[in-house]
Amino acid sequence: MHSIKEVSLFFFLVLTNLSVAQHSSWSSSRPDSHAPISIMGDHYHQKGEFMFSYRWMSMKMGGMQIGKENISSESVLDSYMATPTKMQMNMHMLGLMYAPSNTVTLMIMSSYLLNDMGLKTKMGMKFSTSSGGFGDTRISALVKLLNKSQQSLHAMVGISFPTGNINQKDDTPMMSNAILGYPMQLGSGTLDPRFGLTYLGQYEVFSWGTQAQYIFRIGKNSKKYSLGNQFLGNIWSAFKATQSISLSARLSYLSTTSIKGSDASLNPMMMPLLNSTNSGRNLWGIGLGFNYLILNGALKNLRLALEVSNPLSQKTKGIQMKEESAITVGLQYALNHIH
Ligand SMILES: [Cu+2]
Repeated sequence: MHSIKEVSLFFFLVLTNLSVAQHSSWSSSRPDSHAPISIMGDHYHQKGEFMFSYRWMSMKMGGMQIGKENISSESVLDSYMATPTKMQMNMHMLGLMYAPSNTVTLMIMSSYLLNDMGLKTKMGMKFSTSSGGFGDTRISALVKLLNKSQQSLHAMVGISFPTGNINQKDDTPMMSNAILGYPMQLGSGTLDPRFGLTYLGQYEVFSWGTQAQYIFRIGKNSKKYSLGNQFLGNIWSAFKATQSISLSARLSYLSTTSIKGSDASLNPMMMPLLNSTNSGRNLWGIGLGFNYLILNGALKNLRLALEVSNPLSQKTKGIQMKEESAITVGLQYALNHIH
């Protein structure tokens, strides 16, 4: 027989565990419940919730490198007719999330891209090319696997549809209406499955998260090439400064394999970015940002966020432009938010 003492201890433990369990599931109502704004698919929703998001991402590239070594325009021009000197990429992204159940959140994202590249010929003549239009369209499902003890784990399964044009053209001194190089095209041209896992944790004033994703390309596109597969890893931590503001730091690793095949209409001897062997890179980066969550009033549940990032180290396969700083600004608005 159990003594009164043992029985009461048992009930005491059950009750304290229950009360801890009630308050200790991972909270979606903190500024740092959302990852730094450059991360996608970092959170899921409760049944019936909708969320609209808009992001603007701007990235600069400049200078050339081979492997980990910087090289001058002049040395690139020893073996090519022209070389890029800088590039500016602007991406506008619209997203919609909807949770048909507490386990599954569906997400659709489309983008609009604007690319500008500055180049220089062997003769020293400067020129520029630009491309722009809709990018690829991504549909994903986020599946909750665990949410307890202020920790959350979810899987991502998605596919990207090739809605981005891969026949962008512009005038160059060598040729009018020339097909632009691989980095100036707007999509992959292939169906791209994507798998990911996101693990999140919260403490009183700190939170952390980590996400790994892998992107495959199915077959080759209409131009007989496929972009490289990508592994993307992120780990971040955020400090909840107030109920509505959090500050974040993020470390990222992106590994992209080389392009397979090539677009036969591009002359690989002309410039490095027309040669598919000059593709693929490994890049470590760091990002600093903040999230702002509006807690009351007419704009309740509106989130604003900003993040700036910079490469820490990068290694290219062949001769490629170097990535420089990037900035992401975003706005997220949840409807039917339960908390
Ligand atoms: Cu959302």
